[in-house]
Amino acid sequence: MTRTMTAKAPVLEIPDPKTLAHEVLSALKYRVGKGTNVATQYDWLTASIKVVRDRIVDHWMQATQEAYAQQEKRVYYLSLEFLIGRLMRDAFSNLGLMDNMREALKSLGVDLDLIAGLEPDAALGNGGLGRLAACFMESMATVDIPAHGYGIRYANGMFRQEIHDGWQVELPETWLDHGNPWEFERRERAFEVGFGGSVESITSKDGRLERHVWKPTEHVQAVAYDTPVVGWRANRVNTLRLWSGMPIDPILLDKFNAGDHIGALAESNKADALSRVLYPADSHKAGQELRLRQEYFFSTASLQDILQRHLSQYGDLVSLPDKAAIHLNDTHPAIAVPELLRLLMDIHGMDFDQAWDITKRTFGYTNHTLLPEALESWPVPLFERLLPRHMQIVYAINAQVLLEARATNQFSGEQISRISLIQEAGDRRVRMGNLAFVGSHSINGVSALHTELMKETVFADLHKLYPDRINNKTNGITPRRWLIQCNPGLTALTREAIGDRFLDDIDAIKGLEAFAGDAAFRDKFAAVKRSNKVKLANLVADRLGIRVDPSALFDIQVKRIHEYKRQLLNILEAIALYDQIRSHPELDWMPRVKFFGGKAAPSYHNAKLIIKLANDVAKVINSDPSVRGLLKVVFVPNYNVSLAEVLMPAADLSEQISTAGMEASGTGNMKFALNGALTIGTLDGANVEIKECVGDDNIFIFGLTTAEVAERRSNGYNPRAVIEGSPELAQAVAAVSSGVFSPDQPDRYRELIDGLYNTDWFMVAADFDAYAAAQRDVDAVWRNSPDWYARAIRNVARVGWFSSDRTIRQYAKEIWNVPA
Ligand code: 26W
Repeated sequence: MTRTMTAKAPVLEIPDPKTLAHEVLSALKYRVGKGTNVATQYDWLTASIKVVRDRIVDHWMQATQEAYAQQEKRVYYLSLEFLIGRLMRDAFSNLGLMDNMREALKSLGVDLDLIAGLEPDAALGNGGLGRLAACFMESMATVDIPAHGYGIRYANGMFRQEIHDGWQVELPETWLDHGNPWEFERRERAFEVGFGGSVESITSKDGRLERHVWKPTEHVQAVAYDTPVVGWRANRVNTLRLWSGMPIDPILLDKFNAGDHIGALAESNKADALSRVLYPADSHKAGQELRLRQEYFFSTASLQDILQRHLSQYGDLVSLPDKAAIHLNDTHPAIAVPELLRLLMDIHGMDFDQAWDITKRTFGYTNHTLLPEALESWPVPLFERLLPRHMQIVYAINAQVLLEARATNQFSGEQISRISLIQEAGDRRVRMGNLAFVGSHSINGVSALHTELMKETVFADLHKLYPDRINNKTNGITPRRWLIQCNPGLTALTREAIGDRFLDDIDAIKGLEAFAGDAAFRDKFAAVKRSNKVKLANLVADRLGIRVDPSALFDIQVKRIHEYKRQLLNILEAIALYDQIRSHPELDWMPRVKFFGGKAAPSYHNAKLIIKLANDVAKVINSDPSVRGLLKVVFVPNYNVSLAEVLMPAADLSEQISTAGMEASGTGNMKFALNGALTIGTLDGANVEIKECVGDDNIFIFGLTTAEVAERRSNGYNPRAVIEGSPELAQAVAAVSSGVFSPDQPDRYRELIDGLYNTDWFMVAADFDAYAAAQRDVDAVWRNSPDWYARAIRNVARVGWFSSDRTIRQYAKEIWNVPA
């Protein structure tokens, strides 16, 4: 039984606009310290946030006290990333204040949309994993699970991307410049974090080893900053607690007095560095020492906080697994496994067996990628120098696990070496994936396909040893942000058609299905889509000076730039289409705009080259009169959560074209479908399940399957022969390599082209013809407009299952053992 959301909802008082206007004025005066005559738009924003935050606080305290009084089990979600974006609209909408707040502000001469646009994006994440954590936080509050998110309060979040002459340029994101009106600083909630030093063994009089004491040489503190997370209709308010690094002594007085003014600040700078920047690496190597320090910093602070809360409520730690579920969002917090063991043994006096049992029953771990270069491992010497006690504990865990494995008599020496927490080949490294796996009772993948591949590839041996641990939890997205808030037009139309139930229970959106065949409804649906496209067209005109026609098909690929996501396939198809339009001007081409957006990891050379190519191709195609506006290519800079909120509702076609077997799930695919775009995609990640939900006729699937990709790779795949066998592809590739798009530097794309001819690991050539054919199928359906919108409506009606409320309820029941 799932609890219905409205059943337990506290009475939501919705103040009238006059009351709200009064509150805003008072906040402006007493919280911001400004009068209406001098207030800037920013001041109005701050005042409005303070008003809504005050209202949240009552619900927040109620929820916290209830969890305490009822002795409810709490969920702790440890994540190095929370890509929450802007919060004000979210809060207005979830508290039911949007309309009255708009009116209140209007009465004060303030435009809600204008000030909402000034709120900086909290970009504390790279991409899918970070955004998933944000959706999960909102869903946990909505389905009424007492939960805390734990992460780092990065002073500089994800970099801001500018495009200079077609190239990506990274600029620091300074989201805290105007302060952060959402957060509560908790100076008193600070924990010490150590690094380095040595381990002492304490022995009893009779010579028995009693315990270990880690004596670190470096010390900093982690200070808590809390942000309230409001669920739908303020059902519950949970806490996102982010740690900031601070020195224990802000200034070393001895050094200062001795005249060493710089040395006096050394500690301060080191502490500061821990929460200075988010590593902008997404599925790409981030092997620096500072990264491991960040991982340990936030893991230990969170665990100390959790243990302190548990002890003060329950008095002992034996009951920890019954009252706390700690979740590891990928391996980034995997160091929490030996850290919990250390705290239980060295500080709280437990023996290894008991501590190990508690640890495994407390942790769960989600894997988000199978890409070998994204699997974290740390060199043993670095690990040992920074965290000597943890190194000992890792060896102790390893001994335990390898003994268990040997005892089964099922494993060869080679298999045992793959189960080991220590990689012995080459330089010795600690494997964080194996550590997270053995320290957790549940290990989940994020789509059905991905979970099966986990069992067959990276975790095959561990799965054989612990066959009950791996399970699937297909990702989801919050329909509050990704429908109700970002697409008010479609929300209003849906309410008009099927009533309000879908607002509380997204499954009810199924009701729209009945309207797919209703011509009048389809027209209204098309009108909503069109107005969302006009909004995007205006944004593109303002920011880039490019004019696009809202009646063209809007074809959008937005996500991190990565070779496996195959933006290159999309660009090559654009070039091929460009050739076709010019050589067959007599044909009835359907106007199309191809939008691209996404950031490349700063150190990822090929990804940056792909951005430049998209921009070069756009420049040539957009300015060629023989195209007659039938095709435009637009690279939208600085793709982030706020931009996604404009792009998703405006899309007709969603590009989900990764090489099969490589995208763990994808979540953009879900956002597009819920906003009425049709998907063109491969059988990869959650696309497989989206296809099952929307039906074969309402999605364009093409290309090799995972098994076929593996088969081609192992049977001497020859991309050169494939390219030469496809006239369209050959022509497109030749255009790039001959410098048609880079006349100033004809060999600019040599590496990309050589890669295609010689290796093509990502099967761009192998899938090209199938992709181009699928695109012509898209054109054919688009030409028949009623048919297109019927399919689009069916997409909206059939993807309610991809709500993160559903995902979270599955985690609650099958991993965390908490009611939801
Ligand atoms: C080495 C540093 C590193 C490694 C991996 C940083 C970040 C990662 C993440 C695992 C990358 C990521 O965001 N993965 C995405 O997770 C989404 C949520 O589950 C999935 O939908 C995407 O398919 C997956 O790529």
